[in-house]
Amino acid sequence: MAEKTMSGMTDEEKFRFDLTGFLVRPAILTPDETAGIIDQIDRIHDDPESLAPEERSMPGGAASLLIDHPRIIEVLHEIIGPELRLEGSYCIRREKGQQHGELHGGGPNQIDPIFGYRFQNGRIHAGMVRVVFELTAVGKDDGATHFIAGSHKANFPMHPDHSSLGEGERSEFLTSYECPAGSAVFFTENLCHAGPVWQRDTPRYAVLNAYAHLATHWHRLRVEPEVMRSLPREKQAYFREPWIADFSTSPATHNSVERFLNNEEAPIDTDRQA
Ligand SMILES: O=C(O)CCC(=O)C(=O)O
Ligand SMILES: [Fe+2]
Repeated sequence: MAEKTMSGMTDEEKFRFDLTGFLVRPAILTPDETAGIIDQIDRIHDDPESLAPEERSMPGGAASLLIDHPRIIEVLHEIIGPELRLEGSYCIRREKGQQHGELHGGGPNQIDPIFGYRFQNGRIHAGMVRVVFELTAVGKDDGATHFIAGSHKANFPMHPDHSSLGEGERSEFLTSYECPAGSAVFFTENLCHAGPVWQRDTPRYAVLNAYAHLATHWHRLRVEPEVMRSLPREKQAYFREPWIADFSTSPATHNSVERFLNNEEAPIDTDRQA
């Protein structure tokens, strides 16, 4: 009998993620790690020439440690599945008054293979999951990512009475989080969410990575070739081609991480960029 593997999430984390659609893991990065990535983001904005080409965009340079951070991957294995891809990665240095935008997502998309959120046979099957790495401490009213809790499982489309970020017009289900520097915030892309106006005098530094099941692909990959080439093979594995099995071989070939690591010829997705 196969050995029972330990779950990478506590029961409370699973309950919380299933109930609300998001989850915060506080302070999983060290102060040195967060400082290194903040410095990289500052240089990307102010002085890109001071960085090597492979550090000038995500997910290269200091931020590359986030790609396969064990405290992230153990959650993603639990809520997406054992075979993962990194769909896309971007960083922000959001100044006071800037925003990402209004509430979006949520509602009856459970059937959608890209975004859908399902629970069956005792486990979560989330579509795309966004991981926000908050690199500075965030307070509840700072204007970090906001969510309509539970909307990832809503059966009706988002109602206009619950779709505004306007003062005095906010849904009672609209919520956010506070967390120390170096925290990770996971949310299913089926959850209604927004990046509202940043309220604090000091900027919001964050890296936002989107993960998906190996077999699905929403974002066209836009990782710079220099960045991709610079990553160790273990991290490149998160950008392998989006397929599961090749039945032209006998036995069938599975597009596993192990195969990718053992086969130097196995292409990375960036090879197909044009
Ligand atoms: O900027 C934010 O807080 C949210 C970003 C967002 O909506 C997204 O990346 O899908
Ligand atoms: Fe979004």
